Amino acid sequence: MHDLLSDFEIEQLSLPDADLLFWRQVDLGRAHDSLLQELIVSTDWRQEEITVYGKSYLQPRLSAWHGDLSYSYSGIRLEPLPWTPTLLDLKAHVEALTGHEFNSVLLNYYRDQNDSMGMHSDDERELGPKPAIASLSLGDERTFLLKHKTRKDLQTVKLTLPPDSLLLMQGDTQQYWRHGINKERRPCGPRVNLTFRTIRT
Ligand SMILES: O=C(O)CCC(=O)C(=O)O
Ligand SMILES: [Mn+2]
Repeated sequence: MHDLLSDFEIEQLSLPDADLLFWRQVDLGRAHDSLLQELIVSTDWRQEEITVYGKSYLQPRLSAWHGDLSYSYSGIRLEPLPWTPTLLDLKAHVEALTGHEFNSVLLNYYRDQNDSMGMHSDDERELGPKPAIASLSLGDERTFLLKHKTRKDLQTVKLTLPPDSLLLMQGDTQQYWRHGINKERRPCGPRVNLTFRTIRT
């Protein structure tokens, strides 16, 4: 169902060279905590070893790649796990809200305040030009950082991502901005983030 209220709950974040839409609270048709627990318990989480500038690191978080096609980044190749009923249901909700279709999802599990994601752009060739990436957050809120790649006059933007929020990055966003999640000093509970993407062949 599409009602007027949900339109007012979308915020357009006005940043130069970016196209960002933010839903502070979406209705996924499920109780938040049981969904979070289900994803934590039943996902086949891995801690990937990535290679950056010739050095190997274990990623400071767990992840899982589901969908129709494999995905390569930072020297690793992820073979897809199959869609589950829960992930297909979440994909349908996210597609209805954003008006985009997706064929893959990367799940990230930040176990506590020490888990993080370095600053990066989702600009791999197989995502195509101007990719739409829909990022759904469950669990403890964390701060999402956005930094322009070349405009030194622009400060780092901080966006709090609460549980059940949805951030759509599209248009030029990946070309001009990096984003990431820092460790936190305060204790944090678990957070699961799902980034829905379309891999092009
Ligand atoms: O956890 C987040 O909010 C960011 C995830 C992200 O940037 C990614 O998976 O590429
Ligand atoms: Mn990203």
